[in-house]
Amino acid sequence: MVRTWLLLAVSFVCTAAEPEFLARRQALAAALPDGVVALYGEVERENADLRNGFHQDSDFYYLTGWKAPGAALLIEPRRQILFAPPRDPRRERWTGLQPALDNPDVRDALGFGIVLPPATLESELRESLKRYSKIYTVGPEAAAKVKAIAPAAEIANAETAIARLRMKKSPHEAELLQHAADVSIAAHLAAWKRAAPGLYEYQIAATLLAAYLDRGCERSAYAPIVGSGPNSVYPHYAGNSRRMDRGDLLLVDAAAECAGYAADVTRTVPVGGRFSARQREIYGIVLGAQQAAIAAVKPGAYIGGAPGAPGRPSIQKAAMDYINSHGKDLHGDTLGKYFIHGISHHIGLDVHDPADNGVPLEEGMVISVEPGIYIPEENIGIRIEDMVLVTGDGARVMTAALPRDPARIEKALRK
Ligand SMILES: [Mn+2]
Repeated sequence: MVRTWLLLAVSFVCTAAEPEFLARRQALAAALPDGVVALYGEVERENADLRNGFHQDSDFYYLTGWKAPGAALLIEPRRQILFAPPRDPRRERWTGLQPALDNPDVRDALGFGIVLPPATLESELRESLKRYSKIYTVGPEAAAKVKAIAPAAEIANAETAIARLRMKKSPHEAELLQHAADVSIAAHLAAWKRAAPGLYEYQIAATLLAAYLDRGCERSAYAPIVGSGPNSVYPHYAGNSRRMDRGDLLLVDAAAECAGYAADVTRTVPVGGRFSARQREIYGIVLGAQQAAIAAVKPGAYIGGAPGAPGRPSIQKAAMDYINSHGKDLHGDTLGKYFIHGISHHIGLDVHDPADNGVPLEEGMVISVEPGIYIPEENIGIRIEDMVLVTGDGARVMTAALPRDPARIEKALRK
């Protein structure tokens, strides 16, 4: 009985390697040495949770490993306290057993010396304010709560400091992201097997979702985008309701979330198994732009141009320059105006992970590289998106096992 409970508790809280949570809090305290950090975890919201289930705030999970609602966190260099509600037998009658903070095994797993009920946050924060006059927190709601407790204290934003930590993935996080990538690749391949004229976009979405859950992943990392023919030109199309015709392009931007970590993958394939000459021409330009962009990924590089230095070499510029120097639209114009979104974002616990884009890329960061060309007039929308790990001297494509070359895609579609 005890043994079973222990396993349950541990499976609840420990998807990252346990010591990492403690190390992250220590790194945050070191980054913000002039104040105390006070953060609030997500609370239960009945309507939202009914649809999607409870989901812990990503910053809070990153620092605590704690997934249950109603918790708070206090960090200063000399002490770290997790505030979490005690077990509630009435609630557990509905939810099953919840991780228990009076269980020292759970407490030790997360590296907390002190765990207290949430009502004591106020007095502990006041205690910290004997040593610090500044309170770091994240978000207007939390800032208001903290202000109510300590009206005289200076309130500062911890968002950037936490984002800088989250940008750089540990080897264990890179493994978790690779697993989410591998599952997403398998899902895309299953979708390709199924794609055919006469099928509906939602049937492709169904195949993708089944592949994630079947492999033990908890959910889609984001709402799947399955856009065929005229729908392929909308980068965030979410209707997934059209019947596909032979000769359509099928743009699939879909990926799994596994053990809390998101993947992000897009491929564009021809319904019926063969690109038209024009589709293949534009596809080749998007692929060339992606290769140019990936070649630009290395430590020290920037995703986008700086506001003060728009011409700064960047991954965005590498892709845009390629697109603008290859191909034409039906009016003889260059194609850059059809590349309407950013080339990259960081990926981690969130599919759009928080980032400080003033900081150049470093080894261990994971970003998307996703050029696209969308020409409504021609019903041509093509995006190719891969997950890329920044290495010591360049980049490793984590989703390289999913074909990108048009001939290989056509071959894979022939069942
Ligand atoms: Mn993306």
